[in-house]
Amino acid sequence: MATPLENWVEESSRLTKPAKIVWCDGSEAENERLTADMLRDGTFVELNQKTFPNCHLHRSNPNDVARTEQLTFICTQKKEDAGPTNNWMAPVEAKDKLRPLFDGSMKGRTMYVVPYILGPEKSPYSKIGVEITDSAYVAASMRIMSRMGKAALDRLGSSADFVPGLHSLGDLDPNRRFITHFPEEKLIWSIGSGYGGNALLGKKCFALRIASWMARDQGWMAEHMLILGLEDPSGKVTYMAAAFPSACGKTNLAMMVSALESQGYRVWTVGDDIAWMHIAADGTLRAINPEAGFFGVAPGTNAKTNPNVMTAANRNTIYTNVAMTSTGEPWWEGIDGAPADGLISWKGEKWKPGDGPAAHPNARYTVPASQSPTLSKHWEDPAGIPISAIIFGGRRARLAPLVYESHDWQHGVFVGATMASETTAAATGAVGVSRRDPMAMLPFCGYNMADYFGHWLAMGGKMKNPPKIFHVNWFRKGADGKFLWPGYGENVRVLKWMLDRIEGRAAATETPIGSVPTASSLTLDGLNISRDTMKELLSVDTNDWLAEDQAVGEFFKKFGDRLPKAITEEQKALADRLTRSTVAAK
Ligand code: O2Y
Ligand code: MN
Repeated sequence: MATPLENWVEESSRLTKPAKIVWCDGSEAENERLTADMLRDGTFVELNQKTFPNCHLHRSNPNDVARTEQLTFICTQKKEDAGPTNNWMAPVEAKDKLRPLFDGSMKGRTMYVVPYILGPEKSPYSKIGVEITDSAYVAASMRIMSRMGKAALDRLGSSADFVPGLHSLGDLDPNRRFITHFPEEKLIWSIGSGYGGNALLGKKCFALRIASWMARDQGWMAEHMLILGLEDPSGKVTYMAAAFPSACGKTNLAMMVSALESQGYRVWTVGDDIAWMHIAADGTLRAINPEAGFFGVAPGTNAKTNPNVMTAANRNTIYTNVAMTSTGEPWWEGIDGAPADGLISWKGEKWKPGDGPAAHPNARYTVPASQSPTLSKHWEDPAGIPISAIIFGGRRARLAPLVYESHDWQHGVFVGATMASETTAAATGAVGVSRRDPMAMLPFCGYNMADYFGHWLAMGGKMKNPPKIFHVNWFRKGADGKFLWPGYGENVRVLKWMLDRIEGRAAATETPIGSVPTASSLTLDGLNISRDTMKELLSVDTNDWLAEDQAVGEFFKKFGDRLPKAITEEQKALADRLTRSTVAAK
């Protein structure tokens, strides 16, 4: 008898009518075949195999260079279940719209059946997905980003417990591009894009949008968070999960070279983008990284911002939309060194100064996590690693201090729910505009965010010793418009303060927004930063925060009655504390 997977593949092939079906086993030999095919048909350009062994360049269609939020839909029976921050379509309407686009979309093409595990192979918290795609580039990328192939099929057996994702390039016309999620039936349909989060369905579509729905139903958390371990001089490692909106340097933070290494503090990487967190039997929160690779932004990456990824991505890496030097090496704006003669742009054209960026601003590397020099030896622990701190952050040029700690879990949930950041290239649309992005999940939550806040609140109540919740802002600027904090490896000083707070060692000043470090509680030795700058970095302007709290109230209105009372109470409590402190200061 056919298995549920075989039935779905059969049904999908009847619809899309491929010339051939290939079941991916994830082997080296298969990868070599896929690579050879892609080099032959131009999907891949070979990079310099001496300096970048087994590295290839893919140039996507110039109209298909980023995930497209405006074409991304949550298709629930009831619109309210998708909530006011998601695009919604009724499931029947979505399928009626997309079915004709899928009809015959793989004619003359190969259909790849890509089974994958999200999470460590042996973890009880891992889940299985199967992506059907007509893109060899997607199949090869999924092999880096997940545990793809035989291991997934073996784990699945004849079970129906997998998330199916049907993907076709279609004709790549943005007018016929849709990324649709059916969380009630745990199904994904995506057509018209071969790029990133639109096409690698294990990433944002499953590991966040579908998984967040599953997590709410099953009592765990699927979060847009990096996971890192901070090792102290005694060798003890404390794990932290951090949520930042897209393009705030998550990968760089997760792979950081610590400025305090000589004092015995170093950072280990567990994951750079997504965390699945469960409450263990002992009441602690434990996290796994569902992914197996990093799909990071190349421009701006260099030996200073992320030396570890520069090392990791010099082999077995797929580059997308970077430029290429005359000697066949990947190149992008912000890499060490000026562009040399003979540079070929991301569009495959000869590039000269004045032509605009040679690499697309959203150009990417897809690199196996196992190649990271900072990879934690516990990154595949089946039980996950224990999380002691949750960090929220965003780009705030003016408002937020370098770091503050929330009063308790409920206040921390409010801090996460009120996150905001200035936009950059990854989310298409205006650049530099501030937008609310609760828990960095706005584009990735598969259900009503009011219910999502409720789920966060409920989870806190189930933990024996919930992680402390912090907020950071690496991006505060002075009156001269320059960043006040050096960032990158120096951020470890802030992580160390958090560790000291967890261990009850560091002092803090109570402010209406939370506990801010005293100047002397941060380890600043070896850092050339003035007292005045530190004062500015740690200051809390009551009037700015009163205006912020009002803007937050406006944002929350869109959730109506569905917003948990505890969140409204936190918003009012903040207003009260701010008003009291204004009065006291007069
Ligand atoms: O533009 C895309 O398709 C990629 S977006 C992305 C990629 C890796 C990790 N995070 C993100 C994001 O937007 O958060
Ligand atoms: Mn992300």
